Amino acid sequence: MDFWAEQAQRLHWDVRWSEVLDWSGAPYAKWFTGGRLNVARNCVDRHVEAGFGDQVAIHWVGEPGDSRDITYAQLRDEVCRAANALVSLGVRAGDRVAIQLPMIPEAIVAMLACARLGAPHSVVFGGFSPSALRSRVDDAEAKVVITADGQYRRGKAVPVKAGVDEALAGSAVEKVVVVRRTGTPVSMGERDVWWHELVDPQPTEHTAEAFDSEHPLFILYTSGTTGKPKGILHTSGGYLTQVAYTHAAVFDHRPGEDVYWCTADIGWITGHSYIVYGPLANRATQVVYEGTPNTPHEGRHWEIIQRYGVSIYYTAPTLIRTFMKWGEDIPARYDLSSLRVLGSVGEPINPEAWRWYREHIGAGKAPIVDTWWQTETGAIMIAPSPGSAEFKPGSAQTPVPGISAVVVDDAGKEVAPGESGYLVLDQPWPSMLRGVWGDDARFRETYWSRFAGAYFAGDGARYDADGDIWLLGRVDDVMNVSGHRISTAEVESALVSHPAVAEAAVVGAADPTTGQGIVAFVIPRGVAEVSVQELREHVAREIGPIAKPRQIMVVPELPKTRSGKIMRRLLRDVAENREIGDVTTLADSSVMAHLKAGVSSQR
Ligand code: 6R9
Repeated sequence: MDFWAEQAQRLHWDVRWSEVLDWSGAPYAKWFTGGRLNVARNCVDRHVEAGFGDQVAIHWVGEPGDSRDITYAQLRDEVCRAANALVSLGVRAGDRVAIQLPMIPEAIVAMLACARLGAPHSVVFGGFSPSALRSRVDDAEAKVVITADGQYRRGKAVPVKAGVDEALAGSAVEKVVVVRRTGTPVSMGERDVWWHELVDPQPTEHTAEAFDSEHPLFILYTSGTTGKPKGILHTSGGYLTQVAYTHAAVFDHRPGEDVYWCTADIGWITGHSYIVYGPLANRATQVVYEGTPNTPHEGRHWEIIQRYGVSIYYTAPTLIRTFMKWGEDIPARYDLSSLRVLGSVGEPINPEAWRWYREHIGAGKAPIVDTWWQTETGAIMIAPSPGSAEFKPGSAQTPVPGISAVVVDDAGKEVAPGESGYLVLDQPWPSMLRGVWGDDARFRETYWSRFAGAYFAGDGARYDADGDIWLLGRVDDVMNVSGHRISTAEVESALVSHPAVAEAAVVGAADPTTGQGIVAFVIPRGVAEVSVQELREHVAREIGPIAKPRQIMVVPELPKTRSGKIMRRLLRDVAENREIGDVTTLADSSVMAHLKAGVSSQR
C-alpha cells in the first residue's frame, strides 16, 4: 500500500486521505478514503499556479488544416468559463452530462468542466448512431448534452446535431449545448444553446470545490456479452493516481521535454485516460488531431510528428497494419527522429506489425510498450517497462509495478508456463471500475462471479517460459474490431430489428487489417428478398458504422445445441473458411452441410 500512497503524491490533495484502501465492501473498492481533491484543478490550475501557464498543453490540429496551440493558462480560462456556463444551466455536482463531440479542444474543455463541478460525464463516441446515443443518455439520465453542429470526416463536413436531435426527440434532457465546428446548418430548438454564446461571455474565475476521493468522475459505456452496453463507473482519486502514474512510468514521460501524442478518440477509455486525465495531470504537451490518418494524404501522422517534434506516440495495432498496407515509403519521407517511445493498445499486436512499427517508425530502436488494459481497469495494467532489457513482439509482458495479474485455469488455479488460461486480477487497483451504472447484479455477475475474490477480465492469456504474459484475445462473445469492443449480441439484436430478418448469428472472423471482422448469418423472415446491403446499412444506423458487418450470409438455418445455444465456433469455421470442427453437440447435424452449401453459393 505504501506504493500507491507514494503514487498519490503526484496529485494535489486538499485533504489528505486517512486510509489508502478500504476493501471491506468488496468488490466495491474505496481508495484514498477521506481524501479530497478536484480532478480538473489537478489537470490544469495547479500547473499554472506552479508557473507553467505559458507551456503549451495542446497542439491541436484540425482535419482541414487549421490548428491552435492552447497553453495551460488558456486551458484554465476555458475550463473555468465552461464550468460557469454549465452552472448557469443548472448543472450541479452529481448531475450527469453527456458529451458527443469530435476531437476538438471543446471536447477536452467540456470533460474537464464537468470534472471541475463533480458532474460525471458520459462521453459517447462521435461515430455512434442516434439510437446508441439515446440509450446512453437515458441510462445515465443525463441532464445536459454537449455536441457540435457537424464534424469533419475524410475531408467532408458531416452533420452531428441533426442526429442528436433525432436521438433526443421526446427525451428528458434539459439543455443541449452546440459547438460550432463546421458551419453546417442546424435547427436550434427551445432547449438548444450555442456554446460560443453561452461559454464565451462567462468569467474566467471559478473556484473549484474539493470532492471526496470516491466522487464519481465519469461513466463510459462499453460492450458486454449481452446486447445492452454497460455503463462503467470511474471515480476520482484512485483513477487519477493510476492514470498519472502509468502515463509517467510506462511512457517515461518527462514534462516540459516530451511532446506526446495518443491517437485515440475521446469517445473511448484510451482518450479519457491517456489524452485527458493522465497527460494533463502530468503537465504534458500533447498533440490532439481531429481527423482521419489519410486526410488529405497518407503521410498525415508523420507530417504532424515532424512538425511538432513528437517524442512519444501511442496508437493501435489496426492503424499500424493500415500504415503497413499504405507502404513504408510514406513514413520514410518524413523526419521521425524525435520519436523515442512508441506505444500500442487495443488488441494483441501481431509480431509483423510490431517489427514494422519498430523498424519504420521507431528507426529500429525506439522501445514499443504494448499496453494491456480495459475500460474497466481505467488505466494500464500490463506493459513492458520502456527501459526493459528485452522486448517480445506480441507480448504485453508484465504487470506494471503495483499491479497483480495471474493466468488461471477453469478451476482458478494458476497455469504452468506454456498453458493457456484466463487472465484475472487478484488484487484491487486504484483505477478499477466502481460498478456498472445502475446495475449491481451485472457488475457482480460479469466480473466477480467466475473466480472467487478475483476480477475476471474476459481475456485469454498464457505465460511463456520467462513468466511473461501473452494475451490471446477475448474468451466471451465480444468482438474486437479495429480495437473497438462490439458484442455479437448487440449486432444480432440490430439485425433482428429489421423486418426482413427472422434470426441472426454474428461472429468475429480473423481480419488482416481490423483484427476481427464482423460476419453475420441471417435467416430471412418469410419469402421476402433480403438485401444484404440494406442490412449492413441498417446495422450502421442502429449502432454506428463501426458495427457494420464485413459480410452477411443469408442461410436457411443456424447450428444450435440441443439447449438452443447458437454454436458460434462452427460459424467461425465457416466465416474463416476452415474445416468445420466437432459437430457432435449439434441438435441436428445436417445443418452444417446445408449451411456450407448455401454459403459457398454466396462467396
Ligand atoms: C484500452 C482498451 C479492452 C479489451 C481487452 C483486450 C483488448 C486491449 C490490449 C488488448 C491484447 C493489448 N486489448 N489492449 N489485448 N493486448 N495490449 O482497449 O479498452 O476498449 O475496453 O478494450 O481490448 O481484449 O479486454 P477496451
